[in-house]
Amino acid sequence: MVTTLATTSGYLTDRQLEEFKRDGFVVVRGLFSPDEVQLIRDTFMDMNKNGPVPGLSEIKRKNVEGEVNAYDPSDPLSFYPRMMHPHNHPDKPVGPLAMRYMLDSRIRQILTKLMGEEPYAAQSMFYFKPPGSRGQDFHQDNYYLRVKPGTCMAAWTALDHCDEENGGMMCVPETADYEIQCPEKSDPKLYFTTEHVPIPEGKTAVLPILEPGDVLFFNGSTIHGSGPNRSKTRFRRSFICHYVPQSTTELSHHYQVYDFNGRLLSHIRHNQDGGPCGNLHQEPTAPH
Ligand SMILES: O=C(O)CCC(=O)C(=O)O
Repeated sequence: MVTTLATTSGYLTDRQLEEFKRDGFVVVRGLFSPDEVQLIRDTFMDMNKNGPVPGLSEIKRKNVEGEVNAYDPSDPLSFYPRMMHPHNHPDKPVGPLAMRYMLDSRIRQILTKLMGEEPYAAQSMFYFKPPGSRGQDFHQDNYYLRVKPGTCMAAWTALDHCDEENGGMMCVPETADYEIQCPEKSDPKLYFTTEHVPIPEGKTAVLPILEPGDVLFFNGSTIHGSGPNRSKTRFRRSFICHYVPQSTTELSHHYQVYDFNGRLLSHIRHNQDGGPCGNLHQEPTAPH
């Protein structure tokens, strides 16, 4: 019997590339060291030590009256909302750190293999997901980023052990070629964002158990999401970045694009579609 060993080139084996082509997502284990994980986690925790930071943390949402609080005070997310685009805050400790890890050369190398071309960075986010907080229902990222032609890619870095109990990420295999769906409405008691894309018949979501430093890559059509954090004590922190291929000609006006040398690019046309990666509910709802 002939055994073919997966050949390794850089941080991704040929077998992992095949897995990605088949499933639309792949996990690269231990891409970031324990020291790097601790640095990222500690810097963001310290930034949020007195609660949300105006202009960085997503605490407001728009309704007919203008800007109102996004979270009910009883919601753990009212103290720990996600931080949006921290790389755009060079004046704060999280700014240069987020920029550095968004443009990390390991991520670039892997994305280049997965996309088959040079990536550009479009977004960074930090999710604290403390005990008792809601999840983000199933969705497709290109509903928000509106990349054309093609789609976007996510690099989702686990900063804690992630499993079912603390609301680990789930992906639905073999949905990477699916059209972007018009989402239904999620249950606000379980999910902090409004969009819900049903799992197609015959498909099942999988939840890879992740360790701190593991990175989950998935494409912008892959249906994915996470359930509530039902743990009493464990956070589920993650640093999440979205990327677009160099051949992108158009994307949502919510996103600015950088190359991996840190240059802000302006040649990609902005369309008026899309939005932040997940829209907040109109009424602050306490988790159930
Ligand atoms: O971290 C999560 O729970 C959801 C994140 C997500 O779906 C995304 O970044 O697109």
